[in-house]
Amino acid sequence: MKVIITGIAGFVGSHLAEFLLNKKGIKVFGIDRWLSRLDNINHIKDKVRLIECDLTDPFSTNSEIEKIKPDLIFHLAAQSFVPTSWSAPHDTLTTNIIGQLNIFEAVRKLNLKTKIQIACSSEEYGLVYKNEVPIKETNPLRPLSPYAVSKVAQDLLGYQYHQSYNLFVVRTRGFNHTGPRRGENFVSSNFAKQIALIEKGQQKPVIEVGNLNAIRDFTDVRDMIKGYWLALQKGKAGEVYNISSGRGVTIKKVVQILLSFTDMDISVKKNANRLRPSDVEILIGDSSKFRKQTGWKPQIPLEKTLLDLLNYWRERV
Ligand code: A2R
Repeated sequence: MKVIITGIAGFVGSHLAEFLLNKKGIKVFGIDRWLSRLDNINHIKDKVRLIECDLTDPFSTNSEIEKIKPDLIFHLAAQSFVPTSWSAPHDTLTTNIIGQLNIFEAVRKLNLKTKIQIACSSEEYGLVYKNEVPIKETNPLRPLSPYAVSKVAQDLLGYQYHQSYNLFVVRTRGFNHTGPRRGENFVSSNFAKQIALIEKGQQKPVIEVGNLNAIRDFTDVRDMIKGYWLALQKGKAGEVYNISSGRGVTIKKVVQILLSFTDMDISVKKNANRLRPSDVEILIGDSSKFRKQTGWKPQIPLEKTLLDLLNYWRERV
């Protein structure tokens, strides 16, 4: 079976690649760009076929998909960082929406039977009222950032290409996920890196934080990618599924758990620059539809996820 992972060198792509390489009979192809950093996949680089392709280029996207004729595509490539989407809304919308459109068009025009998973996001729900939690797939989408709008467009494009052309697309709305290799701009990883820096004497014993009251639903990335795999094994074409732990924790709690792993005396300081123009206060997902359809359930406790993340940074700073 031939599988393409777009964004293979990213946080999620690297974990998915490891997972697939441990399965029998799967040939893993990974899409990256000529300037992509390959740190996350250095240890498996020789076991996968890397293909240079900027997904915003329809010609190279089409030609690479035509050469490979994949059975499965996990579409993870994206401008994935919400704050950057305010400073670079054009790039965010182009990369995320047009990149996906080019994949869909290639599969459609080439008449392939490829099954495609698209990484949509809980950010699509945006403004969520307390009485809507835990959030079901049927909740209205009220996106609060250009990133979230790009994910709504990817999501609906997935729906439309299934309805119009019968493309086998499964839309997964992943809630927050973290773990080793999470980009340092993301909240949990940023805190973990700061603690590792403090332990090495490279930062004063103060962690700078943004909004600590936001409530998020965290899943370990290694559980999330099993969900993506199951989405294409057992999910229904055209469907949308939340993937989430179903448990909300405040960002404050995340800081506390991370701090419990260190002997250092560290204080926590608010930094207004770390606040977003409009922030989603509460995101907790109801993933019962996905669990029922696929049998998925998260297995890694948040404490282990955060400890592994901290140890990842301890090895790097
Ligand atoms: O920016 P690069 O060259 O390092 O590669 C990133 C890749 N990517 C692209 N690949 C091909 N053509 C493009 N135009 C393009 N733009 C970006 O996507 C990077 O390797 C990958 C994204 O990795 P991360 O930023 O680490 O995202 P993460 O956390 O793995 O998220 C995976 C998916 C995304 O769709 C998120 O929006 C969603 O899960 O939450």
